[in-house]
Amino acid sequence: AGSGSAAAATASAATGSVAAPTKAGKDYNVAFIQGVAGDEFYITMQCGIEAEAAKLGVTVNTQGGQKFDPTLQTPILDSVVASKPDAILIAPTDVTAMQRPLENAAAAGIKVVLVDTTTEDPSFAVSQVSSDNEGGGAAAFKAIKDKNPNGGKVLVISTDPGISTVDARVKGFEDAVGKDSTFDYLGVQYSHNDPATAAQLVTAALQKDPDIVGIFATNIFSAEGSSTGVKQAGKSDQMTIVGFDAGPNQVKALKDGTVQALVAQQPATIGTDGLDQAIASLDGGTITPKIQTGFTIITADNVDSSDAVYKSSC
Ligand code: T6T
Repeated sequence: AGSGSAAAATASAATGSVAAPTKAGKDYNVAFIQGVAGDEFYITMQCGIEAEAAKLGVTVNTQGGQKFDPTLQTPILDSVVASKPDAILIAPTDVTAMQRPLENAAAAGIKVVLVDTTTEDPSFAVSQVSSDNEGGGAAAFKAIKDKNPNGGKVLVISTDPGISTVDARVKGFEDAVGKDSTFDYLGVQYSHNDPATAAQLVTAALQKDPDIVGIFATNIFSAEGSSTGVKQAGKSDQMTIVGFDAGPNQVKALKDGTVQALVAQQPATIGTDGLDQAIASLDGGTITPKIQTGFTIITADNVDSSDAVYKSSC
């Protein structure tokens, strides 16, 4: 499939409010498998899922691996499948590696809903709920350009290739920077979701190109490490860092002036919508196969009025 069909898929995603059940037919068992444990994006999603579960009258159990890694997520998924829940909400950690394990879950009669990330062929899933990640990547470029109207060198720090969300953010950014000849795009480097690695990559990049004006960091841990690297290089004054996500530390960095803009997702809504789809599917209700949630750009100008900050606990 080329980019045309991807655009068509995006266009067909529901973006407004979708039909949601008010009460489940019975107390279903639902498993939520996070991309990684301890990440405020997935914690906030868990909070949304748990609040919705209480409303609907169903039971949710949440688990996540210690790293964002399919070799850790697969055994978690397999043991969840063996426990025969009614539905699984999951953020797959790799488009290829999680394909077969998830097909097996669906083949076992479990309703699978993909939240946040997806796989290369998600046809086994009841529904998919995610942010407009490509749009968010384009918005991140615009935020860098707003601060650097004359252009300059820009770099992307991502996590790993093969993760649908961050790959889409990179694509959105690359498409936008490619259309603007005042910017010199230095490419994407991968931090494996480790802030220390992200900091090292940024330090090395600044040694090679001391005149970088902007960095787009595609998630919480990339942004955390990028701002550390820039600070250590003493380059905070010349640099625009735009990070995806709005965890408490990212918001603090924004207020401190080490990060200039955040692309805040709506993780609680992704979770709520995901659970609604799972229950609708179990009760024979109306299903929306693809739901796209929005994002907000937070800068110093609106940070105090923003309610988009992620939670560290529910
Ligand atoms: O950006 C989110 C999520 O959307 C992405 O798939 C992985 O990283 C986060 O969880 C933030 O750390």
